[in-house]
Amino acid sequence: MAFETLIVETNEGVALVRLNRPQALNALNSQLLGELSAALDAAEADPEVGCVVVTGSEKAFAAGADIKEMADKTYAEMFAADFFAKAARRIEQFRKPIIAAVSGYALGGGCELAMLCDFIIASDTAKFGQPEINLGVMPGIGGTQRLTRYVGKSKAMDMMLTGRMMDAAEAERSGLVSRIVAADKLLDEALEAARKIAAQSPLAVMMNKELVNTAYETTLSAGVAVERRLFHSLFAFEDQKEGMAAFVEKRKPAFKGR
Ligand code: CO8
Repeated sequence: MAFETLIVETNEGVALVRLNRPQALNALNSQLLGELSAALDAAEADPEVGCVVVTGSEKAFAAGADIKEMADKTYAEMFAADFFAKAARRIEQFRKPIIAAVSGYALGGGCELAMLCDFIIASDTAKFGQPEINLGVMPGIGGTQRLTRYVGKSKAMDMMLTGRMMDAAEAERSGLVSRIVAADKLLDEALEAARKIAAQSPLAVMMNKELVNTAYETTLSAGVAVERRLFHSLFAFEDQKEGMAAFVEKRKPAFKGR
């Protein structure tokens, strides 16, 4: 599938999606968000894809929603178009894991896009922020809610009300990113993590993802009850037999997704 604002390559079970609007620091416009949804549709449908990596350039993961496209919109146009929410829903409903590999700026909608992914690997040059306050607005793709859940109220308020950026070290310290790597190793590290995930049982991977997300939406006891039921259900799959037999026989498992 050919895109104008993305470059997509699939190798060894991993779909690598690069945001590609260098002239605008990968600002998210309607075309890019539409193409991202289409790329995810294709990755979801492709049995060869076990994991997706979303990345930008060395300078910018994405510097936010496209301000130039948005500036003159009316309330009616924003409400009717809904392309930000449509893309966000597509990512939220994507069942395979998505890793955000972030180098440089992840601001506004760019930070929100990274947070919509399942986890974030950051380069030591990464800068996160929700600077919408400087434009007289606020985050609109889940940032007020997700950043608060990631880093807690105090830091989320600080970030959103002052519009300041957080560097990679602060982002890791506060739980926004899972790990930091040198900028020139970012893609290798993210792809290695993605290949590891893609080699696992896709059924167990989907259930793990579903359950971690459940933790955000429900109480501890309800979440644990769902976990118990799904844990038992894993024993209906050949992959559970294969995984445990491989351990006992001291060999690598060959998961089949059934
Ligand atoms: N939108 C459009 N164009 C952008 C954006 C953006 N978000 N960010 C950068 N660009 C463009 C610049 O205009 C410039 O283009 P040109 O060369 O034609 O002037 C080019 O990218 C390079 O940018 P700079 O020259 O500014 O590069 P610097 O290295 O000097 O600065 C910064 C980099 C600090 C990242 C700076 O570009 C910046 O502050 N960008 C804006 C960051 C921002 O405010 N992001 C939030 C946007 S609002 C948002 O994301 C809301 C999301 C919710 C929407 C929900 C709707 C329902």
